[in-house]
Amino acid sequence: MKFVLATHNAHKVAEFDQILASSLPGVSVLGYDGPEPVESGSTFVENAFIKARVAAEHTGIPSLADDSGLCVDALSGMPGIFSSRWSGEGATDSRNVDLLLAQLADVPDEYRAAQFRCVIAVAFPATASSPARELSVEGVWPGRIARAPEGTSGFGYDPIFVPEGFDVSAASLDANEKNELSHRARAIRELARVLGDA
Ligand code: ITT
Repeated sequence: MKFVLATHNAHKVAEFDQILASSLPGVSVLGYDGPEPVESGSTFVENAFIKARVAAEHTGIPSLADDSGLCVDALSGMPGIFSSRWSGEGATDSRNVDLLLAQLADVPDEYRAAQFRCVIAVAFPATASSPARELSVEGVWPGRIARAPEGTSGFGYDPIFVPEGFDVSAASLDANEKNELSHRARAIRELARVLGDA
């Protein structure tokens, strides 16, 4: 069975394909070059479904889309869906990180809990024998926000995210180790389980 992944990020296509195919023989994940909708939802779930539905309509093939971000308890779950543009117009990873650290400057260590979250939505188009169908899964990677950036691998908020059970940031982990533990890996494994049961 083939799925289209609604992203223009080739690295994500490879990660999804590798994890899904290893759990579900015969499943493969293809890239997508169709229209990119505006992510106008107010939750990860809404945004993931907006992307998956557009890809399914455009291709006629079952389509996957993910939406992810960092949720900080002391900021009531923000930056959340605004993670990539937290520092506003022209946001960059380092400006986002600096702003988040400034916002948490007075927050003591015991209140710095945070989670990376990833929702994957799946849209199955209607076929001759079955109506259109949708499902979603979520992966959560718990941790806390450090006081200063550390490490050089990864991207986004990795330099200030210390995963539960570690004393170093996600940007200090080996790429393979992060890809085993991450919110995205957890969501993809959950998807493999759900599709395997379907
Ligand atoms: P699409 O093109 O597939 O929509 P994107 O660039 O919008 O991907 P994501 O939805 O995966 O990126 O993530 C949104 C933001 O959340 C991303 O720009 C980072 O700031 C943050 N983020 C998500 N996953 C992360 C991770 O593994 N490590 C660090 N930051 C992450």
